[in-house]
Amino acid sequence: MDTVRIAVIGAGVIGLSTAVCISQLVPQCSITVIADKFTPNTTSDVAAGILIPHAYEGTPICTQKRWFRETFNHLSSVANSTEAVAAGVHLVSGWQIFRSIPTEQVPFWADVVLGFRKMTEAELKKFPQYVFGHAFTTLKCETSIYLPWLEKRLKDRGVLFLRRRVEDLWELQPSFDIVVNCSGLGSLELVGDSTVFPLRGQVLQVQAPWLKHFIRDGSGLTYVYPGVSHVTLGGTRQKGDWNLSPDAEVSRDIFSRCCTLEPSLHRACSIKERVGLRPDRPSMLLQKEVLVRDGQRLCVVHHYGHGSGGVSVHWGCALEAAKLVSEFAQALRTPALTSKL
Ligand SMILES: Cc1cc2nc3c(=O)[nH]c(=O)nc-3n(C[C@H](O)[C@H](O)[C@H](O)COP(=O)(O)OP(=O)(O)OC[C@H]3O[C@@H](n4cnc5c(N)ncnc54)[C@H](O)[C@@H]3O)c2cc1C
Ligand SMILES: *[C@@H]1O[C@H](CO)[C@@H](O)[C@H](O)[C@H]1NC(C)=O
Ligand SMILES: *[C@@H]1O[C@H](CO)[C@@H](O)[C@H](O)[C@H]1NC(C)=O
Ligand SMILES: CC(=O)N[C@H]1CO[C@H](CO)[C@@H](O)[C@@H]1O
Repeated sequence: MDTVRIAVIGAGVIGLSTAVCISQLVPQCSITVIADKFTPNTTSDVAAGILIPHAYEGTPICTQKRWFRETFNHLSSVANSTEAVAAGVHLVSGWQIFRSIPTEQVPFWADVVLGFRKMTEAELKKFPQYVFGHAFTTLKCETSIYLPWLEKRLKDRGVLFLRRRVEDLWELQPSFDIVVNCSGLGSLELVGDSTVFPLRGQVLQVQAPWLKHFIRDGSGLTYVYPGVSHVTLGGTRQKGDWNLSPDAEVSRDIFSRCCTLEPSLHRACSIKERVGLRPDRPSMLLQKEVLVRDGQRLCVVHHYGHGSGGVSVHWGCALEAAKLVSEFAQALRTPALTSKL
């Protein structure tokens, strides 16, 4: 086999970053990204894109920490390069605050972000309802800028893009040798994975250009994340809710919660409502599988279910997914191994 033909299903942050890593890691391959939605219409486009990990059940903490560290280091080097503006990636400092002392006072990712420390009494005075907090510097990735930047990098490398809904992975056989399933919530229908569910998130994007620090309630439910083109105010986590239309009552509630944290937000203007359905799952899926049907084989790498923290770990996960693809590609090139697949 000369050229290994690889299809990546999904053009959110997971699909696009996986395609970039494959193009860097797998020699002599052709890559096609297939999706029914592209930026600006994916869930990834709605993400605030702050790098603060969410824990994944069923994945060892050391693995999650590695994914986060690799993502953090990669985006750090983007943030200090001349590409930073084009990629929409920058450092941001701020506070994560708690109403009661958390059981885990030092989270597992504390030594990955920069300058992690406990907040001082003086800092906490700004938040009368809060008793404890973390101060640190992390990165923010404005996904509505970052996704087009990833797409451009892929197009420059000759990766093809196809707008199409895939109903069944077998549709892609025999056109492709390896299929990478980065379809997020789409996996529910695409591969009949009934453990995937939407975790609805509604946010407001406002103009408040004087804000440069982030503020996040430790529950992750209320947050103020300043970015390049707007400040994102959040949020909600509504399990099993598929409604993509913004709810005015929820927007009022988000605005009032954020104004309590940062009263200057009362002067914010151009308020836009956005909704995204996070592709959640009891545990994230990142593994190989060889499907067999009527004597035919299809090599699949599953890579979905990143829930509330996909942006935070995307690069580390994409590197791992690309390694799995590369193992398949090597086996396909070696006849003795192909028969064992
Ligand atoms: C309000 C909100 C705020 C968030 N904030 C953050 C944050 O600050 N930090 C963070 O780390 N994470 C955040 N997240 C989580 C993050 O957005 C997700 O974890 C991440 O976007 C998941 O990416 P994905 O590529 O798997 O999914 P998606 O972006 O949903 O992409 C899925 C892709 O698959 C395609 N697809 C699906 N089914 C099919 C099919 N059958 N055929 C063809 N194509 C198909 C879709 O068209 C799409 O291109 C937030 C999410 C929301 C909703
Ligand atoms: C995004 O969705 C809008 C509205 O459905 C559509 O008009 C537009 O073409 C879509 N953009 C892309 C890049 O798919
Ligand atoms: C840029 O980021 C990389 C990766 O984190 C780091 O190794 C390098 O020292 C940084 N350079 C500067 C000038 O900060
Ligand atoms: C959880 C899981 O493995 N989901 C599915 C991924 O796709 C394959 C192929 O269609 C299914 O067999 C899996 O059940």
